[in-house]
Amino acid sequence: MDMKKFTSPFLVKDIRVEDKFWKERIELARNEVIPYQWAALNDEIPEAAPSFCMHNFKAAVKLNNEKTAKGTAFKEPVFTPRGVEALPEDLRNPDDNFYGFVFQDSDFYKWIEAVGYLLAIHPDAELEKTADAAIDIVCEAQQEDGYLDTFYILNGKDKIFTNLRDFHELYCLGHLCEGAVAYYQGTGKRKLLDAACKFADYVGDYFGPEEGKCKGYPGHELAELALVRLYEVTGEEKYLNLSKFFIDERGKRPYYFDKEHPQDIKNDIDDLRYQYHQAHLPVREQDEAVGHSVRAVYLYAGMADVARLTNDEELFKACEILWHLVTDKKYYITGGIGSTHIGEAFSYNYDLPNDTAYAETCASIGLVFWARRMLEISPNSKYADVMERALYNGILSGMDLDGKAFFYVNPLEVNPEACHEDERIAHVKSVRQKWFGCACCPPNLARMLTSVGTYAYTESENSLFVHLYMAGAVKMNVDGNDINIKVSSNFPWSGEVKIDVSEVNSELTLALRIPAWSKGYTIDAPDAYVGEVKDGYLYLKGDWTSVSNFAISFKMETQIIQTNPLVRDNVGKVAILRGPIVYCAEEVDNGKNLHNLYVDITKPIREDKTLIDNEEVISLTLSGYRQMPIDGSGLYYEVRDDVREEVSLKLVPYYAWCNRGENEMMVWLRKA
Ligand code: FUB
Ligand code: ZN
Repeated sequence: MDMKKFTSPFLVKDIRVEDKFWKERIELARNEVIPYQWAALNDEIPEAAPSFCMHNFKAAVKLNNEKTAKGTAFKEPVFTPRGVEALPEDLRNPDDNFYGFVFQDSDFYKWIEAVGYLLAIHPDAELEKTADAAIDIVCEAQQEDGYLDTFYILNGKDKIFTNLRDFHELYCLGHLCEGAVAYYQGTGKRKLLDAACKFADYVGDYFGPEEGKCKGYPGHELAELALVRLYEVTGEEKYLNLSKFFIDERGKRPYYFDKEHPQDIKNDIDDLRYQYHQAHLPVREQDEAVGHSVRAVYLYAGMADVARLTNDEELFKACEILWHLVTDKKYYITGGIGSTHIGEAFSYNYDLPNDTAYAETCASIGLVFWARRMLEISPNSKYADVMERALYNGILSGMDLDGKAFFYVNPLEVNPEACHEDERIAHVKSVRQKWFGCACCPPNLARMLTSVGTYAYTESENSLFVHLYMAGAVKMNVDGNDINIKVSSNFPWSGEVKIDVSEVNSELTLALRIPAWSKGYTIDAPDAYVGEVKDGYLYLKGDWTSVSNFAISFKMETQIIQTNPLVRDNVGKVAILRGPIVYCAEEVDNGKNLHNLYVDITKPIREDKTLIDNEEVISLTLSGYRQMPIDGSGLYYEVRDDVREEVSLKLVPYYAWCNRGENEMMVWLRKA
């Protein structure tokens, strides 16, 4: 397979999102999320967990300007239940200290990435001024030699790169590269991009296959995919090579992290401690998706990038194997991954508990990154189906409809009483939070929303692949001609799609995804254009001179889904979906004790338009019953007929749950 024939992903500026569903969210990001997050990064949100992110950059600038001796004697951060955190214990001289998590810089980089995407589609002089001023601070914090990580700048540069396993320097490099590329592409301004290249060069001088260079690799993956982005924008192969080096070095023996942490070596065959970092085996030999789920999918996305750009079929094969290991065995129906809060990790196959799930917002975002990269190599609708599921469900559930509060973990069943009383579920918040000390998810969501259009399409030679039916337009160049393709739809509520090809006038193949949820489709296009269906895509080909638009309609009906019985938690239960949307029951519509509700799947399902916090959604009403307690029978009693109350169950989209106050929620419902 020639993987190189697939071009780089579309840029945000090449795609117009006119889709009501997504456009409103992009506007929300512009008007609410981005300003709110800027305030959070500057510790200006009353009662929210402090960030210290911009504080740290400013403290590093101060240190650079004063050229004080500080920063030469390393000060260990403290391990807290939330991870490696430098707590503000020394407030006597607060301006000089590093506070927060070791990767706090990355929150700014994700924010600036989102700003870059926004500015690409919507000029905003005020926002650009704020961003430029922030970039000035970050660049002033950068050391003359190119090094840029405020944790080590403030705590002691004598220890840089000595704890790759835990301290995230290469993760911060990754986010810096991603933010810098997006800001450059959005504004044409190079300052942050130059800073990213300078830091990447510093890292490239230190790490690499050449003799004498360090053979380490990131403890938290991301640099792999980010260096590829740097390569794609600068054309500098050294960044691609560095990414490939990090990927191929992972898992080699002797284990690199053992050199850093000899005290943690237990015995020669104990590779468990490496699973957390996906470093237990070389990536090409991995036969199970293990460890920290965000790290894993960021790695897999980087592997796919390198496979595409170096035409490495073996590496792509490894990605494909891992894709199935995740999506066939360790994947929630909401697009969530990571079943356990212990290590924020994957657990064993088919272990998909609903109430203790971790399903971190970032992990679903990483899954989408990976899916699009797989599509860039191999357009197969299995990737796009997962991408769509995660985008419309497990990612969006991470944010309130007003854009001001966030979930970090996204379980499929929540009982607020348990969240308050049960330490085993302490990681589950029953309402979205204003901010987090470890705030990886909110800015990740911001960058995802503002670039969402780039997930709708990929291109290869003279073909455009339409993966998501997002209303809007895409601009591409075929044989030197600029062409525009416009899409109209009311996804995710209707399966009717219109495609306008009036500005094509070139030999072009359009490959349209047939979603797995669709129970059939009809197409209204000239026969001469309509070709085969391959790997879940309907191929249309022609010069588009005799047609200016056509329609395709996917049958979007409610679906009743059950799980492979190997998943213990879902036996006897069903989930209800409609198109890409996963539904759930909430207490506010159905009363307390949702686990007493049974749904009768033989009865018709009614669809209604409902408002949730001013957002119009389709709600579903199903028939069923509630199992009632039997008076005086105590905790246990000999089996007898249930006392039942007939009820109508109202279901709403999972992404919109918890926008009407704290309450119970359940996706998997008992089947009558
Ligand atoms: O370690 C950086 C980020 O913080 C991870 O991706 C998240 O899981 C959270 O632990
Ligand atoms: Zn996160």
